Amino acid sequence: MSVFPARLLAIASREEAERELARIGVDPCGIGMMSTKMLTRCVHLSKLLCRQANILKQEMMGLGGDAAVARGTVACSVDTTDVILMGTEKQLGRLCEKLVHQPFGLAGLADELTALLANVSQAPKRWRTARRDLALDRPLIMGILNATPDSFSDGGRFLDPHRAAERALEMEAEGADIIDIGGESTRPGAPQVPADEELRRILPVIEQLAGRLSCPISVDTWKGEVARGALAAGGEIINDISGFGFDPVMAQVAAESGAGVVLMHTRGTPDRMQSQTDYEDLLGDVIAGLRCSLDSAVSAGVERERIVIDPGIGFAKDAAANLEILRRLREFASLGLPLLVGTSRKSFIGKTLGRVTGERMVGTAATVALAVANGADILRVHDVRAMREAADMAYAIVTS
Ligand code: HH2
Repeated sequence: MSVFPARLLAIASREEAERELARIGVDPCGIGMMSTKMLTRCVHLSKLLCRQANILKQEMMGLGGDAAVARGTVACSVDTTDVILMGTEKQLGRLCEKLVHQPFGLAGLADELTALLANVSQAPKRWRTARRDLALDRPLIMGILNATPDSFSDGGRFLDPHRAAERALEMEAEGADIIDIGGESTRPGAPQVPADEELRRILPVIEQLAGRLSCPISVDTWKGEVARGALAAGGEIINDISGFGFDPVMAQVAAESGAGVVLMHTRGTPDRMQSQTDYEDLLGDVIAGLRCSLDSAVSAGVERERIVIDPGIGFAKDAAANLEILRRLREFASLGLPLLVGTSRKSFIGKTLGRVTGERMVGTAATVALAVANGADILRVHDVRAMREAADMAYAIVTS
């Protein structure tokens, strides 16, 4: 029998750190001082000058952490270097205090780092739509309703507005918090649909749901004109797979309407996106793309509290990239916004498990549970009843 039984602690949040410290009887003052030492963070910084990177390395080592830089940085024989800072939250917080007094623009980096540390330690608590605030105190389920003839999974089933409205009500009864209505398929290779045809498909459904559906309606479109029409008919959220990248008027429509907004990452239009799946740095590139979308939204006047981000599973990404994004989903907390994930029945699940579209529910449930465990706030799914349970179960474990 071991005399000093040692075991690992898995500490993922400030609350968990505080709980473990309290469990061994640390006094409250000590808990305040030590909980931030129990959370180790790695922070990636792009393209710093050697003189900036060398100061960071020196300061982090002085604080008991470290900073990795490219070979040649100390001798300044490279133009720029990426830097990975490694330290506890406490050490990184101290670094910010010290950088304020440093030259070469490092005071600006202190502001960015302070914001990043705040983003990763405090998750957003609500999402504001055109008509209400949605609490993010449990995972939200967004039920998919495609009023299209050609969607990859439910194409042709809900072209009839009456049938589509019945399915929306059924999804609400099964536990959906939002119904996402689309009139154009965005599956890889899908052809574009003119705005008037898209409106012709979705408006009768939204109109049929007026006064019958309690939860908010989201409109899955990248066209400003379609979003405007859908919002006027009662929609509250714009779900734009292009992250305001395809239609220059979309940001204005969002700002003027006060709609909730989902900014998704993609590259190229759906007819060509699967030829653009090469990334230099997958997570770095996707997060940088979302930052651009966020900047366009905020500069058009969309308030941050109305914005949700989405990595765009299956959009200009191959199967391996989709798996990597789901594994590293926590990194999206860098932006400090609620996170939506749409994996439902997608082809990377089929590829991983060897299953056709109609046989991907169990695979989808696994992605939903892991996405919730890795910080997803909203899950966009076809099988509402099953995914409500998968998400609630995963969330119960995460918050136990
Ligand atoms: N995926 C699809 C459509 N819209 N919106 C967001 N925010 N995130 C997604 O992952 C996402 C989305 C594609 O799925 P689906 O609607 O089922 O199929 P189709 O585009 O063929 O209609």
